[in-house]
Amino acid sequence: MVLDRKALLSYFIFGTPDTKYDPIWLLEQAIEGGITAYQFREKGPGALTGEERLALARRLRAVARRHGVLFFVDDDPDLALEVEADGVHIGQEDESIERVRQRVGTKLLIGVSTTTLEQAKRAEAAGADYIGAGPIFPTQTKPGKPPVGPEHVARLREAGIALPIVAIGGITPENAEGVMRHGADGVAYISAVARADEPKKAARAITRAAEAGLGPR
Ligand code: 3NM
Repeated sequence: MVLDRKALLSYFIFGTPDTKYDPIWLLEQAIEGGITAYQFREKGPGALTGEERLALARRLRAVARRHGVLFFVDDDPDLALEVEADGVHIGQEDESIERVRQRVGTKLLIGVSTTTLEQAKRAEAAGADYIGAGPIFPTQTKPGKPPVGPEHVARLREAGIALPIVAIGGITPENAEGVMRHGADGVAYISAVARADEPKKAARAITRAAEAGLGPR
């Protein structure tokens, strides 16, 4: 599948531990708010496993398909293949990009989390379809790494990274436009929408902010 980088503009991620809301309702609300991509990331305390996890992935996949929203699975190429996702997202600790590509061929897009320029270069050389870059700002959702700041995205561009870049970590409606202006193709976020009082409104605000920061390319 060929990736249209515009489809990464507003990339919502969540699993059941990230939210008090019903997951199907939450994804539908976010889609009504204008998100362009979704990642199923069923991780952390209380995460579903086995058949329950598979069943939820299938239901969310169907919602995304119905609305033409890209559907990614975090960290699990087998599940991604099983539910016919558009892609799989892997981290630095997960299987190597080359091995995942061997397994999924051209059936799935591959996204890779990166924090440094070196990781970004490696992901590009290994045939990733896009990279996540972060954490841009401090985040409670995936603690442990110091934030790299939005300037990091500009540095990746200046260093010649041509792959689509999705900025992640502490993204909000207030800071999304500025991050995009540093050269990102999209913003990815969990809490800004999964923990919002009004998820649809929050998704709309973050998507509009991302659009506003999308310069000419
Ligand atoms: N990956 P929130 S930061 C899942 O830096 C994830 O690669 C990151 O959650 C990275 O929008 C992060 O709530 C958490 O900050 C994003």
